[in-house]
Amino acid sequence: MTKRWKNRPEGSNWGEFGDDDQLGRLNLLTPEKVMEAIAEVKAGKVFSLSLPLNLPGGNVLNPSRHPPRLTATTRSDGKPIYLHSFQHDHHTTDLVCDDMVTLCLQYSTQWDALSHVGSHFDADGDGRNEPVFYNGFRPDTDFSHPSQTTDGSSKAHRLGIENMARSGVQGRAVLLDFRRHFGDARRPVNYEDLMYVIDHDNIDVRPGDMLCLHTGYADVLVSMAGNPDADKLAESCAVLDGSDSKLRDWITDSNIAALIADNYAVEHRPYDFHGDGCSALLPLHELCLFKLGIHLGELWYLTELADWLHTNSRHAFMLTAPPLYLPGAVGSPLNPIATV
Ligand code: UVW
Repeated sequence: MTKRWKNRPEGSNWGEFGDDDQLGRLNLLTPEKVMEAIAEVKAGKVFSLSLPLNLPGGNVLNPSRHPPRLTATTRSDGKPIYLHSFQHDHHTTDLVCDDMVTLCLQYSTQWDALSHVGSHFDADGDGRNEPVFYNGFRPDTDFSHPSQTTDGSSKAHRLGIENMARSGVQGRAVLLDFRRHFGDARRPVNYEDLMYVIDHDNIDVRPGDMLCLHTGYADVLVSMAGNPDADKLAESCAVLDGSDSKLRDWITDSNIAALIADNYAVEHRPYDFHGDGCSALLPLHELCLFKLGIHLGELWYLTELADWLHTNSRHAFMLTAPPLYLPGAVGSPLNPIATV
């Protein structure tokens, strides 16, 4: 056990799951919580909560993230192993395709690992801020930057997505249907709005639940069929208002295990914001990924599940949502499964 910090950020839970903890609130997904999730399975119906991973389409939502590109693997003689016949090599009937992908891990339906967003904070108490991640993990010891590796690769040696993958990510989840209450126009959702939906729909949010927010954004994206209209999307659907301290306090106090939305970043992401160097552009990313160890799910497809839950007067279900077991990655696509 190694204590990595003298000061922990105000409102953080660093150390509470252990000084070396890399799972954060996923520690709340205990065997009891899995049994609680199984008790929510009453119809045996299954929903995939993933978009096709080639959506949104293009790179207008984020110029650095490009659609996946599939190509064939090649033989040592350079020939693509694609619709490749074994007839010549082996005199057999086999016909083979073998492929690979260049994939931006946070392009489409995704988890953010705890290594995705850190902060500048004086964790060592020397009066100066330094770059640091959840539970005090550091860039210099715990990450490989592409400029430091001979092959230009990057790696999170701590807080990578493999921790999440190994945990299985299964438990009870509840869905809040913002779209049903607030429609498809862009709307920042604050603490009062959240409470309104929880009270009106009689939602039972329990400690250790994974919270899913249906806003309709991914459904609007699907209707754009791979040609996303960035201006329209910027005006579409609910986003959490991370500037609301009461909302942030609720996330802390509710003890949710994970926070998931079908929109782009869970929270409002201002593109024209110039801060004073003392606060975060994305306050909920800071609160969740950096301070509390709450993984964020983004661009999940929740519309069919939301409609079914509404029709059946339900809001809770079993969620099984492991990311790819890709050691060192800071995010991952996934195909989350809701069982109702
Ligand atoms: C950032 O844009 C930093 O992250 P995300 O995709 O998690 O919103």
